[in-house]
Amino acid sequence: MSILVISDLHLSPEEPYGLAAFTMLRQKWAHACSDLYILGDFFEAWVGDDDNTAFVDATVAELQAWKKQGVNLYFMAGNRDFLLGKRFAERVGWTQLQDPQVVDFYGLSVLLSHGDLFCTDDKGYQRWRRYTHSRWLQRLFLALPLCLRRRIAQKARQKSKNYVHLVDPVKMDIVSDTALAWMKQSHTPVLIHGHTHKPGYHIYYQDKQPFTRITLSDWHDAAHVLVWGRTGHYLGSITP
Ligand SMILES: [Mn+2]
Repeated sequence: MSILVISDLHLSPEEPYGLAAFTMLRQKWAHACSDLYILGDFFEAWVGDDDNTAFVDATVAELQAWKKQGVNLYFMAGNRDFLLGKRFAERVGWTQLQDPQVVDFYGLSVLLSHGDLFCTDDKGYQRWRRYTHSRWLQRLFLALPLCLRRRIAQKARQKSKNYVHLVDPVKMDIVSDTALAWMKQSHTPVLIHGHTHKPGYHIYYQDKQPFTRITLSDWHDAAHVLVWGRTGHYLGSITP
């Protein structure tokens, strides 16, 4: 049995390929895996658990199919879907994780995070993150009528698209020192995260100790996964 870790599917009704790829991953891997960790930006946008659409229902059915195949589901929010709440969690039966969170992968302590927490060179973004993570503001937003929330989210996405073009991409990346500090503080030699859409391994040595940061891929062109087994792991894409 293996553990699967994924992130940044950015599921949306405009791009149904993502959900189809998620189904394909289940058909190929669910029988061989015990746990599925989703590290944020599962949805492209989320404005509240009351926003029920046919697409949401189809995604819920897909997550329930994973559960039915005996896979434990864990979800950590990203910067797109941090409003996914308890009601949705109850529908799909996943366990919600804090960001960051230390987990045990076959006796190894691993730090999981969406990843935006480590983009500390981007002060403007960190301000926005603090703002959107404040409980009272979230409650205030969720109290607005659904149509208004949808409109605000649409505007925010547009703003984010423009922002990405304005800011130096280096500034938006993970700051190695920040990630390393979190790993040391959490006593975890491994960090797994998404968010940057730049899959790969980063290995640091400090005080003669190796620290590994594994970045997951987004699902823009294919289903991407980290398969973590007892004897090794694989980071890459799954083809139909
Ligand atoms: Mn993200």
